[in-house]
Amino acid sequence: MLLSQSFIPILKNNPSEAKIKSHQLMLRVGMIKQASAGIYSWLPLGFKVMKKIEEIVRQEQNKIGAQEILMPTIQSSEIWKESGRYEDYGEEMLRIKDRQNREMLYGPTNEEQVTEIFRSSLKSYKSLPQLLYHIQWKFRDEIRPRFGIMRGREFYMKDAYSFDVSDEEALYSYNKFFLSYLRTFKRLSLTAIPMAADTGPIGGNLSHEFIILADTGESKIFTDKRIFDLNSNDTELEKNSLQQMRKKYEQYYSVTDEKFNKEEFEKVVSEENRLITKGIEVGHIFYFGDKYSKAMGASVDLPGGKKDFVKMGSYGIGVSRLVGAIIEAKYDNKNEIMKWPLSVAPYDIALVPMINKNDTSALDKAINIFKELTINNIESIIDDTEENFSSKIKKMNLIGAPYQIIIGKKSDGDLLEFKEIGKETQNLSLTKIIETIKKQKNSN
Ligand code: 5CA
Repeated sequence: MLLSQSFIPILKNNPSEAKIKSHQLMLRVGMIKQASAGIYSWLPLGFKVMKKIEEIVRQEQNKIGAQEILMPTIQSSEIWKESGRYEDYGEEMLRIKDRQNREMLYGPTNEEQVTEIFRSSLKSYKSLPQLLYHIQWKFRDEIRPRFGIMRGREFYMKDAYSFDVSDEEALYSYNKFFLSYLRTFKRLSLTAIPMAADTGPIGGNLSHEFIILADTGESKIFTDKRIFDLNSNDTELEKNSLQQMRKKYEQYYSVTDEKFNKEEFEKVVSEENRLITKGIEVGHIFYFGDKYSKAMGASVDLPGGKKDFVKMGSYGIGVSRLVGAIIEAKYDNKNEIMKWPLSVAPYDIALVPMINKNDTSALDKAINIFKELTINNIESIIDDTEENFSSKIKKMNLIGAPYQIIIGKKSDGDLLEFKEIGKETQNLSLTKIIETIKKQKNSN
């Protein structure tokens, strides 16, 4: 892709309306464009990143055996009246009337819709467990939409739902999602910590928020630092190992605001391990048993001839919010340098030819490199403008491809001036560069 032909409207300076760095950068490099309060259009650069995040989320859902569906954005009020949440949800729900005067709504979440799908199709314990998910836009008429897409009114969410025959089986499903979340955020190069959390309007009594640390986060957290040293690399999808994995995390005190108890915190966490800070909630999982299945009559036949309501949980990831969360974690706004993790970068590598008016040889060389990279499934962007070197690098540092090749005096013959953002420049052959990037891609 040539920068001159791409729709990447870069602003010279930070937009003054943006208060946090992710919002600043997203507006600055034209990743999004506000349509109205809390509602955004996604422009090519932002959309590319969000789609890559979505794909990683999808792959990790599939790995635990969840099946993808797609439910509508517009729902009927009937099912929400059945669950009792139509009134409870209050002003956050966007209510609409169709031409027949039927009450409809733009879905803020999908517990009701998925329970309705389940109850009309499956009737036997033999079909359980079922793990269903979709990735779909949601609408919540937040009082204070802010920080760009971080707290939007319209936002893109992965929401999954589990259906099980007993509490024990349901907790097994819960633990699968717990693990899948750790794996997902790791692939996004984020350290997301599971924290015991409140259930709010979703309901139930077991819940974890997955939070990444950031000063600009809206969640206050209280945690034992040692939780950051854990990883879940080798966990199998087997009942016991999943249970052990969750216990390993739960041995350390780690809670959000609503669950905080000062006395307990000070009792179980020694002073040097205490961390009180802020974070961004990127995922939230809930176990609520038969709250919806009972209210909406979703039951299955059990082996002995009895019937019982299915036990359910729900599991959300803020896909659009993650774009901002990654920026909050990775953007060095003092030096104005963004380095996207390779797994979600809009471009893998930026090619920066030094172009003189009468000499297109550097650009020609860049185009040849571009072709070779494309054959190797490496996505690159060429700055084909005639701006000076420093402003070219400045722009590329904002766009944030993790690698750069400078095609100027030093990229002579077969050796190219190659740089991974934040590291020393090296002189490498194109073959070696391709090898380096491919190796890095495969490790994800
Ligand atoms: N039904 C449950 C789980 S599927 C649910 O809706 N959970 S939630 O309310 O916690 O939302 C799930 C995730 O969506 C949150 O962890 C957060 O990352 C994201 N999210 C929630 N509200 C917003 C918002 N206004 N803007 C952007 N992302 C949001």
